[in-house]
Amino acid sequence: MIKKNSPIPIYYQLVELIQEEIENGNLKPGDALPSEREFSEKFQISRMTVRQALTLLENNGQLYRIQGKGTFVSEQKIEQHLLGLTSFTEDMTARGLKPSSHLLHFEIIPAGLQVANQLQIKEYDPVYEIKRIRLADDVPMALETNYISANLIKGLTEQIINQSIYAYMEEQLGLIIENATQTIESSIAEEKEADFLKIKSGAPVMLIQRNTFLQDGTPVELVKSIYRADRYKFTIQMRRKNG
Ligand code: 16G
Repeated sequence: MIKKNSPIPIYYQLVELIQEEIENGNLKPGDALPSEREFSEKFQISRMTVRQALTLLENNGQLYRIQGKGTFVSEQKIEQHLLGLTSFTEDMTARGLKPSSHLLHFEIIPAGLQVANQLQIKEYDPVYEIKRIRLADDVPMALETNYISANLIKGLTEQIINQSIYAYMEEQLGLIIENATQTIESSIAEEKEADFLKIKSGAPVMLIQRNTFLQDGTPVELVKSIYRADRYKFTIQMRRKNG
């Protein structure tokens, strides 16, 4: 309930009330929220206060509005812990979601200078250029472009790429993928990317770049991924150095 004499601002109490309803499942993705007028009458608060709360939740990505129809609960974001070096297939399977890929492009090309430098191969050495839409339960989550040395990872096929590249490297080639450097930046979806991800052009996305290495330090892949910011969030565990 809303406490008028609490030091917590009223709009924020309403934010927390709605968040609680979402967390305990009383409000599910796609459910419509009561109107501003209904909230205002129920809690005896002004419509401006209700609007302030709804706007904050909308900006958080927890609610979305459809002009003339109302306010609805968004899909929950997939939370990825940045702790283990995992593949998309492993990440989705661990969440009970069905991973799949839609292959957009698969070709062996001569490496450009930048790709060659990062993969520590020679310019013009053959590399696979792979573009995939990665889906979870058939919903597009990310658009991924990989560069992999074709001399190092032999025998990649469309069938393998439609499943898991990491599984192929480890289980079929016996390689040990050991570590990676990953950067995450915010960005906005360009028109083509937005089409593939089924979001609006200009919607927020996260640009993730990963350089992955084998146990002996050999670079094994260079990946640029565009993740939907409305469906993904990353969690990092931090430990304060003691002493
Ligand atoms: C993840 C990795 C990507 C890797 C892919 C392998 C990020 C940002 N990227 O998407 O670097 O190539 O998994 O997935 O997490 P696969 O084994 O399912 O093909």
